[in-house]
Amino acid sequence: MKLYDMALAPNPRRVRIFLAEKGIEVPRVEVDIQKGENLAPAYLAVNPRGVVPTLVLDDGTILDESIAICRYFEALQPEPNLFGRDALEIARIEAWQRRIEFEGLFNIAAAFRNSRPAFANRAAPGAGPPTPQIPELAERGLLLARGFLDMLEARLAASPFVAGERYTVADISAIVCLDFARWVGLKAEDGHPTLAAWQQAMKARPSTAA
Ligand SMILES: N[C@@H](CCC(=O)N[C@@H](CS)C(=O)NCC(=O)O)C(=O)O
Repeated sequence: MKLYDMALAPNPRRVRIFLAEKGIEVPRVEVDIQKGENLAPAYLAVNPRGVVPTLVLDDGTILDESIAICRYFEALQPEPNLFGRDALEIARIEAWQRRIEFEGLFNIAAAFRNSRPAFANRAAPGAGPPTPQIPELAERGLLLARGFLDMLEARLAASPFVAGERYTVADISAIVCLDFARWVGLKAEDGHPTLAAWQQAMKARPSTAA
């Protein structure tokens, strides 16, 4: 088994934190997106989508969505449970996961990729057609990402963890999202005291450094 990874990128980090929480070690190969290594023939031969993370199984099967990779390891090693134990908890975690991805990560990525010179003509990740940047999408992404942080602030004022009373994969997605938000200038400590305190609490978990 091999995990194609990038230390700085948010989605591979979700998998690393998840694996650290499970105590699972997988050999890793670093792919430098900034240098375009994910679009070079050697990596496209591994994953034609040109995105990371990608998990390659011993029989050559690939899995290339970060949460699908996490689900795979959850099924292989159910404890500690991170995706929920009963119908309601599983559904709640899934609902938060989707909100974090669609309202948080997606909008931060839009703000980031539509504004950085390094991503000129690469506004969408991976090996799709050249995608021009649209500055208005960066602006809109920032606006919606701010709204997402406000919503998460309110949620964490009402709940110790994102999906309820205990740490789950939704907290992994949320801490990665919050750290990613800094890349577009959105900091929890600016007007989101509960979120800032939660971020510090997450940082105290050794897995967060993965
Ligand atoms: N939904 C995918 C997203 C994968 C993705 O977009 N990964 C980014 C890094 S966070 C990437 O590979 N970017 C390649 C690029 O910028 O060309 C997942 O969760 O794994």
